[in-house]
Amino acid sequence: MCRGGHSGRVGLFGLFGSGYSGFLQKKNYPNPTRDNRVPGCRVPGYFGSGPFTQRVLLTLEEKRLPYDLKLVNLNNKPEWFLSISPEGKVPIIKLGEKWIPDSDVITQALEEKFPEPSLATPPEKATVGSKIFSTFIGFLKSKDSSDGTEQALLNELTAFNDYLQENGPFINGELISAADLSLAPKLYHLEIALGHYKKWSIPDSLTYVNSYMKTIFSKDSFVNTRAEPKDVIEGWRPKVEG
Ligand SMILES: N[C@@H](CCC(=O)N[C@@H](CS)C(=O)NCC(=O)O)C(=O)O
Repeated sequence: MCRGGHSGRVGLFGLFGSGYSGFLQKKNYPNPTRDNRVPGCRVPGYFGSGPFTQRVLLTLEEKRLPYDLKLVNLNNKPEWFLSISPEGKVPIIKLGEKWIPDSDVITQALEEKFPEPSLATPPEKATVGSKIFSTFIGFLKSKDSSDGTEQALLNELTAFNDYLQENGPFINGELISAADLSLAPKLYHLEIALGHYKKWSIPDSLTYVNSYMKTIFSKDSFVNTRAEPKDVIEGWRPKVEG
């Protein structure tokens, strides 16, 4: 069982729920960006980190902030968790004395409190690719192959491909920013879930999207915070079968 504690140096105490498990497997993989406990988000046999939690973890990693991570069983939420997160949602983080829920608010707060290195995305670019996740879920849940959900997703991915061709390699150009850290975990879930449940993959012709994913998925920060593919698959099962 993992218990949170003060991380010391930057006074950051983070607590995230990330999966369906009461037990946490600690991983001792080497990671130069963290100086305290590194639990990872992997709990064999259970749903690992969701994309919103990974987004926050990526932000902490890219800003090289030490943190403690605690996983919460979302199927059986403990009292202490509900007392700090009345909506019962993860991720939630403690910054200073304050508990902050919601990945949008958390990443904004981290940017304000720890501005270097900057991950700020200019407001006009912040929504690039933002419809990919909802169209992915529409297609994943679809039981009718002619209902247009696959095409809707393809349209969004194609628009994103065109955007990257003009403006890439990242959403804000040369440097990775908050918008990428929000989108990449969603693309990771998309790739794994559609590959598994629909035998579907992003067309090779969308070369800019494919290389965008390859670049971000191979970053240390991503590798160290991603969920196991089998946990991603199990996590989406209720949506597919529901
Ligand atoms: N808008 C929120 C969404 C968070 C969210 O939906 N979290 C899900 C897991 S991916 C959750 O905690 N679900 C538990 C529940 O609703 O009972 C964010 O960006 O943080």
